[in-house]
Amino acid sequence: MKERLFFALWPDLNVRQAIKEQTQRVTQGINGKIMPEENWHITLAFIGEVDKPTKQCMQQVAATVQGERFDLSLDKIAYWPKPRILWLGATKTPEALENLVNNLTMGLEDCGYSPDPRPFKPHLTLMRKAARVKSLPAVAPIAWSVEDFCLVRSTIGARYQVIARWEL
Ligand code: 2AM
Repeated sequence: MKERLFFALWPDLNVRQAIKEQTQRVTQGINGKIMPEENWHITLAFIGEVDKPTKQCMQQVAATVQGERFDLSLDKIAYWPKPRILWLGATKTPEALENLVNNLTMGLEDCGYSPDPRPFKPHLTLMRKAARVKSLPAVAPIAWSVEDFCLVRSTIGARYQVIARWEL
């Protein structure tokens, strides 16, 4: 049986709460669909549908990947017109995050993964099908001490499920 998977940074309760405190204000007056808070995450690598041996290969890679802990400041709201998403992100991508994504991606290639050719832009999708707005709302920076990363399963009609977690 195949599963639809992705690697992600998963906010802890404190970070989630901090995001929640601002989401209502930030999305006020913008037409679109607010993402349920239990699904908030930052994708590191989107895998898609894979079989069990591939999943196992990827879990082995994740368990051995080199990665350092880092502090991420979620300090900006941005909008991508093509996918029509409003997202929360960081003005500055920590080097350790770039390295983590690069190392993970390189390792996953040995399991048959084809990386997204677009440069990695860390983003936490707050709203989908969002209308374009004239000026984007500001956000008070949210400090996130990232200590681990996760493998997540996506099932149609259900919330995302964290199925494995690795300490940095
Ligand atoms: P998004 O939030 O910018 O849409 C699970 O679908 C996660 O993987 C989402 O965070 C999504 O990013 C991301 N993702 C990246 N590439 C994807 C793709 N080709 N199809 C679906 N989701 C993708």
